[in-house]
Amino acid sequence: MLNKGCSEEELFTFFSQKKREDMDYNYILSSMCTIPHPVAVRAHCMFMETNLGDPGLFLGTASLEKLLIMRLGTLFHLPEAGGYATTGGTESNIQALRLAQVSKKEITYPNVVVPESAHFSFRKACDLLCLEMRTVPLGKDFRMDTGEAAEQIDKNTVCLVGIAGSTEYGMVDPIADLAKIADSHDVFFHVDAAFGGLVLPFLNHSKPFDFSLPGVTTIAVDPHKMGMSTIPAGCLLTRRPDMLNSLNIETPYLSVKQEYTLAGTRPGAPVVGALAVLDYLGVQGMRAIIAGCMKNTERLIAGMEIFGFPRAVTPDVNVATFTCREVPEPWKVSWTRHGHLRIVCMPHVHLDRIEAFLKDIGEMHA
Ligand code: 0PR
Repeated sequence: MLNKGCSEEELFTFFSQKKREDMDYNYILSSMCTIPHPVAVRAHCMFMETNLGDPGLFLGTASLEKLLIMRLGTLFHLPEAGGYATTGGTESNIQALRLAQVSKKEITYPNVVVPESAHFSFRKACDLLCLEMRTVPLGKDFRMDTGEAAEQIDKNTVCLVGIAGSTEYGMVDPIADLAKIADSHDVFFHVDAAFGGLVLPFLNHSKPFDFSLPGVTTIAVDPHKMGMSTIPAGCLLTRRPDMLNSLNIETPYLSVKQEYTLAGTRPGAPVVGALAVLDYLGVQGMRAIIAGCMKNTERLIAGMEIFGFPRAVTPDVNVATFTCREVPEPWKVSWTRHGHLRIVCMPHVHLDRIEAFLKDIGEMHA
């Protein structure tokens, strides 16, 4: 740390330089985050100093968090669902597994059953909670094999996990079948809809993945992905409104005497940002944006196949994957664990970006 400090001018000149080292979103095709919506930015700035970790001091912000949970609960066919705003999918997944574990405290060696496509946050959750992670292989369509899932469940299983919009291939597991399996074995069923939770409700022909299925216990959904909020904004939703109380610990000197969240100090700003986007756009506005992302995904797939780069699978959400070994600079793409090229058609990936990418890759492989 500098002894004397420095001028604001100097400081921000330095920051501007550093910011130029960041990638420009114009070329980012690999991210599940996006440029936040202007109303999210405005709300974020307005609520910058709020701390949901001491909700008694920020009653207005705390009630906006409740409103966000109600909006998402309604979208997932259960307006009275419980839940809270997390820092993202990782925290939501950790907390969901914690809930499942405390619901069956009597089990000495608990395990959870997850698809091979599960995000690596489940690895972290299992490490932290000392849970055995059982991995179920995927079928040819990159979806969890339900027969295998049923086989892996035993008397020590505390949770089955399904993915609604997988990170690498954008696939939705057979959630309805998995919900039935979980129900019949009396285990929790957590749906990781961190990405797909704000895509699937706005598509015309998507299958149910939410609380409309009786077996679904908890859902993770991230406004900082397809919800276009500022970072960090995730949400964990629970079927029973009081379910989170099983995680309560005493907080004697705060404005509230108990808390079930993982983080202590929690930013209100991105939470209000998330609510701002949903309320500003409404269902119609979200539908229009999601329809655009899906159309761009289809255009990308069609364009790539003309060049001889076949899709790995037809995705359920806006994540496209291809057999293709190389892409030109400065495009930033990612590669799946099976070596497929992966592109996420986020809201910032407009049609002109897709066309520019196709032109560049066509020239490179000409
Ligand atoms: N569940 C699913 C299905 C996810 O795709 C992700 C993250 C998570 C949980 C964890 O969410 P948090 O990262 O919010 O805790 N998916 C992206 C990924 O790992 C996150 C990401 C976003 C990575 C932008 C890179 C990036 O540039 O690919």
